[in-house]
Amino acid sequence: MEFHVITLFPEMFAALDAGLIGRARSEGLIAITAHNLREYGLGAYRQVDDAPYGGGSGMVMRPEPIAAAIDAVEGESPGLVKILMTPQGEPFSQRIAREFATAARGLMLIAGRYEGFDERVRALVDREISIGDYVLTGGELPAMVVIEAVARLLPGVLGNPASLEEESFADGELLEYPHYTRPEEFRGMRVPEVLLSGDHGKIREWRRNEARRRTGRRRPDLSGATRKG
Ligand code: 9D3
Repeated sequence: MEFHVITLFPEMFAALDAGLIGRARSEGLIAITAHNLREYGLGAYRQVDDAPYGGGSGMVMRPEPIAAAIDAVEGESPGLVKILMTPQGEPFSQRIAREFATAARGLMLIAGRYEGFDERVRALVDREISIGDYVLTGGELPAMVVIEAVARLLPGVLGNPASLEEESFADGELLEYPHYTRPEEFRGMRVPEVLLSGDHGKIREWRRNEARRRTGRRRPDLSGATRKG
């Protein structure tokens, strides 16, 4: 799958050279291309922003450079789903990640800076996505979040596809049960005895119970939390 990002800071996307995503990239399972919006800027200064009509503080991203960049990427790789990264977008979720991973030929992600996009940019895209209710300085990190969440769902990207099946947030599911590894005692904290018992029926029951308890306490908003625990 192809991921294309339109951004004023293409160098930030070198972060995706690390880890599993970096490996998927070098193996050719995914391709990530960052396109410099400045190259589509207007005039000798390659201007991409301007003062808001109606007054007020801050700068707004002009629509023409973004339209030119979108058209160039579309010409190079037709059929991408176009996604505007914006605090006003639909909240990103595992459900949307799955939708992008299964339905899309590839994604074109548009990351902004300044106070936001000229409203007319919205007419050029398929979706508007936010990654949550906190304020960042641009759409680059959100675009990377979307790329990582989608890429890890693609065939061959994760080493162990079994772990995909038991994921939290799968479909209104529970948070995960607590995990332990060696040593049996760490700074006075012992591994729960049941996990050392070898009784796999009891272990399964304990984990199910802990997952319910934890979900009810920490995430009462998740469905399943109130169902039994
Ligand atoms: C003063 C009003 N601000 C809106 C909350 C303006 C504004 C702040 C920060 C406009 C853009 C930004 C930069 N953020 C993003 O581009 C962004 C974002 C985010 O800040 N949080 C969560 N998801 C996203 S997706 C893009």
